[in-house]
Order: sequence, then C-alpha cells, then structure tokens
Amino acid sequence: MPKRILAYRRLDEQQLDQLRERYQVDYFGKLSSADDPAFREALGEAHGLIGAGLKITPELLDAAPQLETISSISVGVDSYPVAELSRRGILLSHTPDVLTETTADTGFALIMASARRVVELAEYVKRGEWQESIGAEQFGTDVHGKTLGMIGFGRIGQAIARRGALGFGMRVLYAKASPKPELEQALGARHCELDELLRESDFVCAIVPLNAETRHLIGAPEFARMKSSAIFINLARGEVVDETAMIDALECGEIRGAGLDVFAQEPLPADSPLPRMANVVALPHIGSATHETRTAMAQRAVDNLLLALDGERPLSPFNPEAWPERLG
Ligand code: 8YV
Repeated sequence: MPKRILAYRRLDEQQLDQLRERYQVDYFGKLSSADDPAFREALGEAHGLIGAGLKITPELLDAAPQLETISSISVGVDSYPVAELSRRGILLSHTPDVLTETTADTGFALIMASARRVVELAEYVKRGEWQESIGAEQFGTDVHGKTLGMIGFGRIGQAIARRGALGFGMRVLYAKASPKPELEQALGARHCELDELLRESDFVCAIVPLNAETRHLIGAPEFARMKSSAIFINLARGEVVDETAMIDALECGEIRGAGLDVFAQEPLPADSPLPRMANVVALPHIGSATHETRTAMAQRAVDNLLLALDGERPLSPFNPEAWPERLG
C-alpha cells in the first residue's frame, strides 16, 4: 500500500501528479475547516499533510496516529503546535525565501497607498467627484527621505528595508532582531530599541513571526509613543497588534494612518470598523498572493514533502529536532 497524503490547499495538476506518482493523494482543494468529515476520516491513515490555512491542534494530531510530516505552504508557522509536533516526531517544513520579495512588494504597496492616499483618492475619482483640482485636505505625505522603522528584520523585513533605503532614500531603523552589521554597511540600517524606533519613525512596519513573545507586542503604550504623523504597517500577523488599541489610536488621531494586510480575525468580521476608516488601507492577506509566488510556494512545499517522506532533509525544515537521528 502506498503511503497516504492529504492535500488541503490548491495545487496545480502537475504538482498533484508529482505526488500521485508515488503516493495515494486525498485532495481537498481549499479546505477551510478541519471538521470536514472526509478529511477527518482520511487523517486516520495519513502519513503526510500538505496545505495551509488550517489550525493544526494536538487534538487533530491525535486523529492522525501515522503522521510523519507536515508540509506547510506558508512561511509563518503560527498555526502549528511546533513543540508538540517535535515531541511526537512529526517533521514540519515551510516555504521561506520564495515569497520574500513578493511580500516585500506588498509591504511597499501598503506604504505608498497609505502615504499617498491612493485607495481613497482613486475611489473619489471613481465616484465622479473630481470636478476641480484637489485641495490640501486631500494631500498625502512623502515617503522618500523619511524614516522607516522595521519591527523585525528577517528576510522579508530586510527586503522591505532594501526597497526603502536604496529606492526611496529612507533612513532605516530596526528593532526586535539581532544586530546585522553587514546591513548597517549596505543600507545604513541602524539597530535600536523598540522605544526609540517608535518615537523616531514615520513608517512603523511590523514583520515579526507570531509567537508568545510577539503576541500584542504593539498595544496602546506603543501607539502612544509613535509620532502623530506616523503610518503603521502590519504585514506580520493580526495578533502581533492589540487591534482595539490600534483602532483607538487611528480614531483619535494618535497616528495618521495604517496599511494592514493581516487582522486578528480573518476574513475580517462584518462589524470591524477598519475597512470603513478613511485613514486605513486594508488588504485581504495578500502578502504572497501573486501567481508566480503562490506557484513557487506550492512547489517548494511539494518538494519538501517528497524529501521528508523519503526520510531526507527537506529544503526548508522548521523543526529538524523532530527527527534527531536523521536531521540532527
Ligand atoms: C500565505 C503567509 O498567505 O506564508 C505565510 O506565512 O502568511 C502567506 O504567505 C498564507 O500562509 C496562506 O498560504
């Protein structure tokens, strides 16, 4: 009997064929709930999972006693109980690198759209309200030459900083990351404490992984420290921010605006005020969502899964400690 794989995110036919050549594949397309009865049933015999967007709980793992490996089509692993996976000897792999530049592009789209009020003013034109040249109350604020504060300075944070420093002549500060002397040289980026970054930045961009240390890292005290002209960008995860405190800060003018790709609850609940706020640009979690990058992420995940099921090191393992003898 070939091993059984459950795929619960869209893969293209060629990628599915790669898996089907060697394994029995239960393909669920885009599954949004782990309660799907067919998925539950197949879990009992699954050796490998490939997908994204499902919260993987210890209870769900109990229903998958043969599971050897999970291949996530994402770089973020906040929906997996990583320590529990390692304890059970289940190897998790993810998809860094292939989405770095695309997600950094999204970050810059949010910076530009928020600063220059692109969405609001494009809507104004669409409504046919552009009858005379616009007045100062519709002007935006410059991006070039300003200070960009990166909270988190991993691959994506560095790619955003590179765009800011080299393309827009921005001064870059970064916090919540170890100092990176080579980038101080190349980009003039300066490592500092979070407080200093909040006080000095015109654009404050959150791009840290979500974990126990970063949950609600940005709350009321942090918004209070930002400039009243600051624009806050969140490309990380909604829970990195205290969303209620952010809404308060945006409503009372404690900060100028926000560009948001991620939210505490996704999709946004109907009663969220965020999409209706004039000083907010809200996107539906599109950080990596281009044809090229989503295809590359899925391919990386397929490659990771095939290697792991062969007992080999995947291209991007997240918890190699799960297999200490093979990968340690
Ligand atoms: C994806 C992401 O949208 O990779 C991540 O961590 O947040 C995004 O690239 C998401 O994981 C769904 O595939």
